[in-house]
Amino acid sequence: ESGLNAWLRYAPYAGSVFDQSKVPLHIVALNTSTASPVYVAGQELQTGIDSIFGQQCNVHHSHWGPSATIVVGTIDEYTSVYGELSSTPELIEDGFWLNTTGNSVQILGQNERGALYGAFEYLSMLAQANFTPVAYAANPAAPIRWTNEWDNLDGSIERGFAGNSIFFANGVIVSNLTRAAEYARILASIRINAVVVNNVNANASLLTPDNIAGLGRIADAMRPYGVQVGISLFFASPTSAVQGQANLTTFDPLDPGVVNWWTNVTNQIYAKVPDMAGYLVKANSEGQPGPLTYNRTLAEGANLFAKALQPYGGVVMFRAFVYNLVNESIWTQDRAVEAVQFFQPLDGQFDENVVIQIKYGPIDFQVREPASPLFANIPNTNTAIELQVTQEYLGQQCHLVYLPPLWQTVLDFDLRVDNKTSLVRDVITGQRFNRTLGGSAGVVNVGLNETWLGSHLSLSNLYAYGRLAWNPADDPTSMVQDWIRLTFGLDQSVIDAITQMSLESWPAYENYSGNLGEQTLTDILYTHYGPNPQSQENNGYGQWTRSDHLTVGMDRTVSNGTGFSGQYPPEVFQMFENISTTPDNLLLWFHHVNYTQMLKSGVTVIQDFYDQHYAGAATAQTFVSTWQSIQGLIDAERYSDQLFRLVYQAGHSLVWRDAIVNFYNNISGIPDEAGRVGNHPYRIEAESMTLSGYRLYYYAPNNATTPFE
Ligand code: BDP
Repeated sequence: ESGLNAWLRYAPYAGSVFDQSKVPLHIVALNTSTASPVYVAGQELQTGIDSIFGQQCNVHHSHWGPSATIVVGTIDEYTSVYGELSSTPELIEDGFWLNTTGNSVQILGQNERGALYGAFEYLSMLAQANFTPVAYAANPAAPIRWTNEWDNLDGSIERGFAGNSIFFANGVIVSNLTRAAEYARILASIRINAVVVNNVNANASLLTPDNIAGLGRIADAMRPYGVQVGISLFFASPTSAVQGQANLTTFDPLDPGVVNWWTNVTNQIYAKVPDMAGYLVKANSEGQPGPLTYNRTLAEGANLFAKALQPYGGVVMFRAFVYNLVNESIWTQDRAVEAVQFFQPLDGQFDENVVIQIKYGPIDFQVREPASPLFANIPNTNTAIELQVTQEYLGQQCHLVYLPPLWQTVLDFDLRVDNKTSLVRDVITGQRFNRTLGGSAGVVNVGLNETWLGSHLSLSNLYAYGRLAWNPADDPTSMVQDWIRLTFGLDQSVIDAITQMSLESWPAYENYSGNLGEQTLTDILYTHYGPNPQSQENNGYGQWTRSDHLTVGMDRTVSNGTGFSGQYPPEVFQMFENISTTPDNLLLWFHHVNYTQMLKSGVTVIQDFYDQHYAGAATAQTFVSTWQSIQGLIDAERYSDQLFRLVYQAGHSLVWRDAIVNFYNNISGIPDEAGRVGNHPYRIEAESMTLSGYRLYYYAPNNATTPFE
């Protein structure tokens, strides 16, 4: 049990409740092309049923008799072979109909991909020993259900924690794409329909003819699973001397030569990848070039690609992560306000096949952020939410942090546009503002490690991401429980233990890493790992806690601060503008207060810092014993791999706790009422230790003139 099969293990069924004679003996997959998702669905059903029930089914690709059969295909394929259905289910693109109530099981997709999704749904039920007869149609809430992989062409992965790329090495696409196909299988089972394979900090050399051919091979590997390929673009590619392409002197999006250049490259890509999903563009963001370089608008930049993609039905995902802290005083600037400032004036100027991809919060994947106000400010533009499955700021897969409860705070947030219900999830699906395109992008960053993400438990986040992309109102508890049954089996104590740990994990991480809306008090300068509250002060990234010896928090009010709260519609603005109506968990996100400010919970800010950091770390200690309680109930390999991580997390949560409480204790001088802070009887200072098994050497970091020991 290395984890390679993720939740598609199809573990043998051990129960006796089910009448095994009812397991179908024949599968009819109504497509003969081995590259078709319907064909793959037939194979998957055969493998799954064999593995779960020990029943070897025959797979047919044309009409087969009426009984003990599973029929999988598109609605059209089905009706042409078996005749009209008694009633036609209401299906939209990628939707499916699943009916297990008759003599034969019907799994019928609106398209091939939908049929495969239906097959995975049926297998998921069987693998969870759910034999209840069902008949229903399932449709996606939104068409964009993508992952983003921040893979570099050299094989490294930005913010990836599970080894090197499954797609790239040494500047080219790898020859063995087995893992890419396996990844597509996993993604199809959670109804993800496209993968952007390279880093948003993109490299122009992806566009050499050889690499374009390589993209064709990736697409061929993933297509049988209904997963399309998309790519990230480097905006200045026309001037990058890409081998095999023209080299221009400008990348101005309105220059006819540049328009030609991108049209030509796009045509070359579609010649190799006829179903390419589209482009992802990070422009004028964190040093990346973009249209602003030529005084063109971000809309003009996005539409450049939209026009090239339009004939092929491709989509431009244009990122809203644009901020530019130059020219502002370090005390007035707030990067949180910038996305609305850049994009709101452009509402209505983006082409129909452009989608603005917006991180869930206005800063950057922090442990708690308010919903990005941009979702409320561009009603005439398509939008998608960007979530992060890879735990960049949230423990980098060394900590268990089950993320859907965090995502839900944003997806379920009511922005009250025009004083009407305006849930973020209804904005991104297009429902609230009547848009046809929209959805979700999840930054996943899987790697060659057989666990895919670096630790077994972190896969619940990928599983739930797919479920939420399909239905953003899905429930975090039922998602994790389905995932546990599929991943670790049906034992109730296993389900209870992992459910409890998962649901406690995000609140615990928030408590020991930065509560009250302080953001994750991590090292902000590069690693984004481990505590470093000092680095949150006056850094060039504009993420600050603004703490001094009396006060803490960032004033983002209109009356006194950066004005960020004013970017929300009136009812939400009023709530965040006033300390008395701002929820405690976002207090320091919106307000600069005394450490002695009283919270709604009745304790002071500083005491709450202390209390919650102790409480969060205490919860993390229990994960170890909870996990130990299921020893023997799951396989030894995954048990011990995960135990190692949880023991580490328990220790590291103490490091977090002590670093943060000591920092605020030192700066404020206010003692902990419970007398815990600074009192660490078990602690051994590094200076008191002697080295064994290490040797001393000297180096000179940052050009220091004298070497350090
Ligand atoms: C930040 C990451 C950086 C990404 C950037 C982005 O630290 O590696 O390039 O976001 O999303 O969180 O573009």
